[in-house]
Amino acid sequence: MEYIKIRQVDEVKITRYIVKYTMEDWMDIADSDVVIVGAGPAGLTAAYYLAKAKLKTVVFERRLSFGGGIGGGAMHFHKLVIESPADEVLKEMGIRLVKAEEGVYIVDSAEFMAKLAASAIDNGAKVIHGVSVDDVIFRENPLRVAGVAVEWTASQMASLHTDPIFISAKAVVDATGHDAEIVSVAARKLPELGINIPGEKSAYSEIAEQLVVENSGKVVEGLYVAGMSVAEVRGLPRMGPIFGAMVLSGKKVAEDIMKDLGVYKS
Ligand code: 48F
Repeated sequence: MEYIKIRQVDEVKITRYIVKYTMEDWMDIADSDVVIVGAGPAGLTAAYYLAKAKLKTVVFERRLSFGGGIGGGAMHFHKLVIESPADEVLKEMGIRLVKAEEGVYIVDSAEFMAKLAASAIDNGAKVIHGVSVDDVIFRENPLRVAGVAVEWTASQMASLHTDPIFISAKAVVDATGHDAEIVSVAARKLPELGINIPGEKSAYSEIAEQLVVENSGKVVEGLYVAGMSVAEVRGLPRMGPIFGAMVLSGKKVAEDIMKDLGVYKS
């Protein structure tokens, strides 16, 4: 049987296009304004507002998916609770909410993560999947976090001894969830930063949301914390599958960074 060629893209072109356009992106993000670690609700919300403010924003996500804990819903039930005023952020992104009672809304987890990610990307954030951040870069005078070290998640999973590459940034956001991986590595490897991590407390939903949002923001110069990492870093209670605080925490961190970088006046 003889095949008839009806398309122009052969294997060489496929390879060259993918390598060329991937490398163009990496050349660009090597010096970013903001690196966000984790594409969960807090990280993606922060990315949305930072990219909207025209800051060069990259999100590194260990997994090959968006949304962090959103996708698992509540014990795999596909609904999450959002308490006002976080509903305003979701409505701004076109995410549909069902009102359960005054100020309390229910959201579909698939719609939440899909539209949140699309909103961040549509506004200019770059999301890179399959990459883990395992360290920070630091500089002195003044002492500050100045970027991150990144590695393929696949290399880590295979326990391959591979050195990372580096991405510089004016601000790094730890949005890694309950383990606060980036603040933890900075605390361990740079004791001169004076970071003390008390660890997350057990659940107390009615107070936890407010506390997490209020305590989101700068940890040390150049390093910020958002989402459940805040509970770990500041010793606050968790709140379970109620997600308004994650969104408002991401928004707060974005506003703090915009103020610190001089692109936002409240
Ligand atoms: O865990 P995650 O959803 O964090 P969040 O935005 O939201 C927390 C809620 O999901 C939930 C909750 C709400 O009440 O309690 O747990 O604070 O998303 C964190 C993302 O970061 C990725 C991880 O795969 C997940 O998608 N991540 C974690 N560590 C790294 C990382 C790392 N070192 N490098 C890259 N990605």
